[in-house]
Amino acid sequence: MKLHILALALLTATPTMAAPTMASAQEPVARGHSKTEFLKTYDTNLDGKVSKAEYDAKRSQDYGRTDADKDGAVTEAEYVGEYAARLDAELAATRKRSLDQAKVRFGVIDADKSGRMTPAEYGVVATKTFASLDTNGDGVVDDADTAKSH
Ligand SMILES: [Ca+2]
Ligand SMILES: [Ca+2]
Ligand SMILES: [Ca+2]
Repeated sequence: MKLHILALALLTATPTMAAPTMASAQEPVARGHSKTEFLKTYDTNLDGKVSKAEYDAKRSQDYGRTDADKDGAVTEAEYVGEYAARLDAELAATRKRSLDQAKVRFGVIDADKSGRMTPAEYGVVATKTFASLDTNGDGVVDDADTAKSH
């Protein structure tokens, strides 16, 4: 369950997590093909438009960077390696964000800020979570309840 949520978080990761400089000869790691993303990636002079020349220049620059040994061609190792480096950076950023969120959650659950989450503090959250999902209050969370999330 938690893994599914993490996978979903990774799949739907916001475009802002990737710095513009991370664009490459390949498709962006976590970005779609929307025009907005296209503009963000290729509008290098920031005039709100991407000319073919501007696009080509950026693609050429990205290709040059992906050609790590500068021999004029991109090997599979260079292509995959460049992608792996960006992917690692994005996964590291996602991991850090998730861990930061976990710290925030702990701070909220640890109501008396003792640095120790007691069973009672943990129980308060469990009670709230169940209640928010059991929308008809019958003590069972099932299809009859309308909450999609809590
Ligand atoms: Ca090369
Ligand atoms: Ca505590
Ligand atoms: Ca119910």
